[in-house]
Amino acid sequence: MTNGQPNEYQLANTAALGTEPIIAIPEGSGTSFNINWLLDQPFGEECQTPTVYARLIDTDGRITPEGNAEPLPSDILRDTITIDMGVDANIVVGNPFVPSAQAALGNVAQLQDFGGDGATNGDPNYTRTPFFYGEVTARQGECSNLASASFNNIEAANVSARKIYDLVPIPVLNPSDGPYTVTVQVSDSVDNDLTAQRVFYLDRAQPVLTPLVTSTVTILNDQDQPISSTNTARVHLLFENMAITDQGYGDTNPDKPFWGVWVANSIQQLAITDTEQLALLDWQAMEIDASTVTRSNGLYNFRLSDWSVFAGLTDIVNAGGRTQYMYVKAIDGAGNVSFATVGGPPITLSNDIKPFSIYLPRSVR
Ligand SMILES: [Ca+2]
Ligand SMILES: [Ca+2]
Repeated sequence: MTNGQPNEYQLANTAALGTEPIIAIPEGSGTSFNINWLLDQPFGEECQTPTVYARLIDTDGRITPEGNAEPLPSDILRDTITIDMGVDANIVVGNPFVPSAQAALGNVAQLQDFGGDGATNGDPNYTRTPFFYGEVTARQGECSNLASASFNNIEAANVSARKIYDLVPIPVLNPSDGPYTVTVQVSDSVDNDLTAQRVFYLDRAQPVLTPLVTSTVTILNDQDQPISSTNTARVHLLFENMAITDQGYGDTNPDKPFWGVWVANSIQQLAITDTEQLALLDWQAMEIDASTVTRSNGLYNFRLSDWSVFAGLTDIVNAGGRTQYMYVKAIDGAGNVSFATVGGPPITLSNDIKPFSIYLPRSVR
């Protein structure tokens, strides 16, 4: 809607509308006309919403008191357009046993573990099966939603606007352990394409934990004092002189050749060689924070904060006064667990231990 008779215009990519050329409106344009205008060049994969600013000018719009004609500009007009230049997405390729993949895949991943008895956690870049988890999630800058994704040309089956995922086989018959490169192709709904490569490792070699006379597990309270009884469910574990080696994950992480520990509470004392009874315990995969790891004479010292003496136990109502035991195995990044077990010291639960302070162990990445 204009007053007067505009016969010139000015366009800009900023609200300043300063030195941009003033251009004549083509003769006979009437009330509308088209202009080809170059926006500031967008960059990157995120959607952008540039604004175009315009001003119409009536060259003879105003007559001064002296009788001269002066240009009369309109208010600044603006319009915004969304430009989607690419696919803005996160790509994950690797461990089907980490919690995020487990939440998506559920039992599907377990079925591909071939009866394996590994941990449902680990390093996202490793897998212990000839399958890997592939996932593409839209980032905030993806305004057109995801349309499809493929991993090594295998189209992922689970497609939604913001997340595409699947369990994908390694495309090799009898694959050997080691690194694999996956080519990932993603399209958004306006036909932008993204091709990227990601590397993951197949590692089916169990870590080797060698129980030594000097290997010790110490239970600590919140003041980091060694304890043999506790009135809180939460304790900390200090591991010293642990002999752990690993092919695969360990080769690529020599300073910490284990991802974490597999820990189980038991209300019965078991021999660390009693694999049958040990297998019946409820084992929890706990990541060891690399900042707690030190190495001396090829042996590792490290700490697990926040272990619950009730984790994995169902018989907790009459726990007060009971003496319990804990058992530990090593886990590599792919969730392979050591055959050997190290036993922790007994711990007696005091009579006033609070069953309501039960909580799940916290796994910190
Ligand atoms: Ca896009
Ligand atoms: Ca390994």
